[in-house]
Amino acid sequence: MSTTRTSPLDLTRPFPPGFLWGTATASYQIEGAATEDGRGVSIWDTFSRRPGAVLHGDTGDVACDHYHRMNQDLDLLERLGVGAYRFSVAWPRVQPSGSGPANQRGLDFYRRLVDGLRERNIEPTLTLYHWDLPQPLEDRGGWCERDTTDRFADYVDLVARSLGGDVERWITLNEPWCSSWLGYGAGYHAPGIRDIGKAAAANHHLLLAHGKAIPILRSAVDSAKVGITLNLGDHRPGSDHPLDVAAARRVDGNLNRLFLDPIFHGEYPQDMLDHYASAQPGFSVIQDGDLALIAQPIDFLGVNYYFPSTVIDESRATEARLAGYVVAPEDPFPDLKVRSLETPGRDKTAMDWEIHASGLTSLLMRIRDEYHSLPIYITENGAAFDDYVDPNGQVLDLNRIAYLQEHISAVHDAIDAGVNVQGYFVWSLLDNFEWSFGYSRRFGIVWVDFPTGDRLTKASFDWYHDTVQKNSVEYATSVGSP
Ligand code: GCO
Repeated sequence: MSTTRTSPLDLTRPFPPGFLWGTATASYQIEGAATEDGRGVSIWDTFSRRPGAVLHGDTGDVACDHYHRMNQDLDLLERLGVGAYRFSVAWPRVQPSGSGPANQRGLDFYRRLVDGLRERNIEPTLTLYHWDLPQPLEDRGGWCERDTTDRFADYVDLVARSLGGDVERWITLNEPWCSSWLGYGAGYHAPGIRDIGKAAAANHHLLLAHGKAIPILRSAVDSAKVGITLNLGDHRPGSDHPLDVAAARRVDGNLNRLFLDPIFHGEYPQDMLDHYASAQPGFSVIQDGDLALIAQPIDFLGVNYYFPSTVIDESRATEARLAGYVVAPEDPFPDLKVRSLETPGRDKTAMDWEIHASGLTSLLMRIRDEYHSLPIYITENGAAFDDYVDPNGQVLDLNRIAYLQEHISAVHDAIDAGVNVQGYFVWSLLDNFEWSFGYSRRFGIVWVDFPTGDRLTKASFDWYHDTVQKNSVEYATSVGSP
């Protein structure tokens, strides 16, 4: 079916029949019940207690209390009318110490969730790892240690054998870049380590864990569709100066190619291996056969997209400031030697992330051109804004509606250009624990009153409901030029 408009006055952009609309969450960000039913301690329980690590000292101990309010949240999903729900399983609920037999009460919780989704005709999309590593594994070196990949394989086997009959779509890892480079490199995320050599080793071990999970899922679940979710971005040079072009290439190497190249081409990018050659243990942890495991065929790629970036070489920061640009004071990755530039006049979200939807279109086209034509799901896209409940008891988050409309329209542009995008998931169903920002950043299409746990649907919830019903989006004029 053609997805193009029927007349110049018709601003409706229909999506192909069967396009999958969904919404996403993650275990630590919503569940709470941190010590219930045998759940073990995760690295985020530990990290969030470290003074200064998370804004206001917030933790996921209670979060959205989803563990106890699951039925209410399932009803919200049904009202929303989505065809799929992406959630993650907390490894420490299934294996409290990171190894050994399954904790049945932990698995039972996800069984109830999957059954509740099925009863409502909502397809479960299960992420196996959204950052909550069992603390006992971190105590033995976490993702810097090869042994963690075998522990992950055992965990995947337990989950797949328990839920496999009712879950078709499996995501091995969410954003391994964040787990490795933010967790072990910049120290902004759990476990809060600042060591580039460890970050590179974690990068490889996470991908190896993904590779080890693939055959396990395929043998445990007949119809398994297996994929991985990457946070990819469109990183452009601030000028055509060769130093800036090289700076953008380094950022692209670190954020995009260190993941896409091994998964789809079976090799790490040589420029990045050279760049990290002196970081220990770094990529010296690669062993024969690893890349063949990592590059096994998958069924889809999950893409999380939030914002693009413009970068220059750090040596040119003063010059750029003198020319009137706003240059970020520092880069969290000292080894990359880059600075980010603000784009004058561009709107931002409450995360201070620039809003630029066409970066999503160009990213999707690049994946198709340079890597593969597999189905792609946008497994996360959304925005934090300073929402509030108005005197009429409503949350009129018109800025979020505009953001979603522009980005869904950008996905439509990619489909029109021939990219095989098969679904879109809004981040997030609920306001939740936004990692080092705690509860201060609201991404939900449902407001959560954290002191009471009460839920209130926002205007964006109704807007997204209509979009899903119509399987189309109104043309967004503000998408802008690439
Ligand atoms: C991530 C995660 C989510 C975040 C969301 C907003 O990308 O960091 O997958 O857990 O909450 O992206 O930052």
